[in-house]
Amino acid sequence: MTESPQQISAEAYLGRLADRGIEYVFANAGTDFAPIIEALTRNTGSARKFPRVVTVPHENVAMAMAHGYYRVAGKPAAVMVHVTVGTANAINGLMNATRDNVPILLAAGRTPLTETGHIASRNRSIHWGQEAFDQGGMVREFVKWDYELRAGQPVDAVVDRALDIAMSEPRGPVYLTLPREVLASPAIAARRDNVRPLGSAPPAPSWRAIEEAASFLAQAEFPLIVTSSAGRSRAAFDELAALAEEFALPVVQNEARDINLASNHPMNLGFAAAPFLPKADVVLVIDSIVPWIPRAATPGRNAKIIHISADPLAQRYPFRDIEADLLITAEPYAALTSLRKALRDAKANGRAIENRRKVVAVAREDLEAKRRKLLDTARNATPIHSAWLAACINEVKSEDTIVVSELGVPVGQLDLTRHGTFLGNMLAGGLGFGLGAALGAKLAAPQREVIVAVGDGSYMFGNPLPYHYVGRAENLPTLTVIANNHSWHAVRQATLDVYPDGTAAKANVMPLTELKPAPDYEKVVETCGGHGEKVEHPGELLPALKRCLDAVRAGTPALLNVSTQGRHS
Ligand SMILES: Cc1ncc(C[n+]2csc(CCOP(=O)(O)OP(=O)(O)O)c2C)c(N)n1
Repeated sequence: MTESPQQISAEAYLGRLADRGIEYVFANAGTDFAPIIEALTRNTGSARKFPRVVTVPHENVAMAMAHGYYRVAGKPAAVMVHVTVGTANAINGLMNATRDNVPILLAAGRTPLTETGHIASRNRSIHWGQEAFDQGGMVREFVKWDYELRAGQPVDAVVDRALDIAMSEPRGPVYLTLPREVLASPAIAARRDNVRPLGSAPPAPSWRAIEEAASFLAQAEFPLIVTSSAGRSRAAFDELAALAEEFALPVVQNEARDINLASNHPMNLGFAAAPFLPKADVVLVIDSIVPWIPRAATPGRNAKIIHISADPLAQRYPFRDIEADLLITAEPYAALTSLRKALRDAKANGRAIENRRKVVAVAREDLEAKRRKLLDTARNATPIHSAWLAACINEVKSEDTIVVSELGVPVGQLDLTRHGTFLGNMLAGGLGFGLGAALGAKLAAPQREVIVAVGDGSYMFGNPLPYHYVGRAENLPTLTVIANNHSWHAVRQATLDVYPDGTAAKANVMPLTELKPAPDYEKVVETCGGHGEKVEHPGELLPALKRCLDAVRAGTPALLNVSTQGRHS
């Protein structure tokens, strides 16, 4: 939209975000926000549409909210933070977003650059202390693009460029700095005021390469699809299910970041690739940065390995030597539809397909039997076993419930049948994702239930008070389940992995792994008007979960503090 001459750039900024479909700005403000706050109040009652600005009292929560929101809404949110220091607090979430290909427009104020001469010139000592030589340099390695809005530039063009780059494949966050004087100066009108869909259309996969992949797969005896997030879009989720079913291609969701194939799909072989890799003669890796850990298991030497992704070389990852014979650049839906067509053309051996259907059915029955056996022992264990926690969550949740997990509940034990019902396994491992992501998910789909399962460590990393505060202030009731093993079990396990017979393994108390005495986590939610409970015995778990979910259904955020064993992934 063309700006009227009276508008300041801050108004143009917010207006352009709305023009491009941005509904929310998760914001943590400071002195740099004066023009933004002025713009918001000037706009009250006007016809000019602005995004809703949500006050989020910690930047890591704001980033996680934008992350969870995108993963459920399929469109980006903006985050705005206070200069260098706010950026510093946002970086952990930024790393998670970049490694999860999540587009976010992260904007930060820039401390006033002038000492005198402008209404927005420096008037606090921090305005010297918060200046950086290269503010964008703080985040450059973890964004696709960073830029500073300059005097004399149309904000619209800069916003457009930021959003279009973030939303083009491979997607990811971008960073924009907004100096206070520029935000407070009259807006410069854009040359054109057209609004187009966000981002560029992705390229079609090479048909020749798809045919080659199809010929490998058509000749295979035991092909295996390995993916972490091929099912991110609904279309790709459906297409993967159809392809796997038609050609009896088993699927393993290694390090699943999304749910990519329904738990009850006949080709679903669970969440661990290692047991099936040695047997596979063709491995099709779709959207998985770490399809296997080479130190633990790799496909056989003669296996043909195909990688399909918008960025199959994972170019922003410094070292990665995962086996590959064929690399295809494509967004999963386009690749999967082309592959289905090419496989039909390749006239795959029907008998091999039907044989495989039987082999996979047996392997699935084996996995199910193991799961049932585990549950038989787990259901009565004290402290509570993660398999029992998962079983109880399965019991209370609906098919449409969104489960966010951050070291909370093992995805392999969950019943997940629908697209978009799981968020987890951050590849950057920046703890503090789960709580904010749950708020963002709820904001994107207010009619759906959101259950966020977190370790006790992850709960503390998630900034619980800002989380519960926003949950109440924005009316976003979620159910938080803390898998409380009173420790940083992952750190303990890492020590045992490296030094299985070391002195730390034999120590009565392993340093730097315990979180004792544990706080009464269930009371934290109560300080923000929520319902909190604690359970220690397995028999109490299901009724407590039901009570908590009833509270959530009535609009009250709830938290269940569950005393659990170590952790079983
Ligand atoms: C920001 C950040 N700091 C530290 C770590 C290292 N770290 C990985 S797992 C973990 C423990 C998490 O504890 P909890 O959520 O209780 O899960 P548990 O390991 O006990 O199952 C820590 C500290 C990290 N991944 N991210």
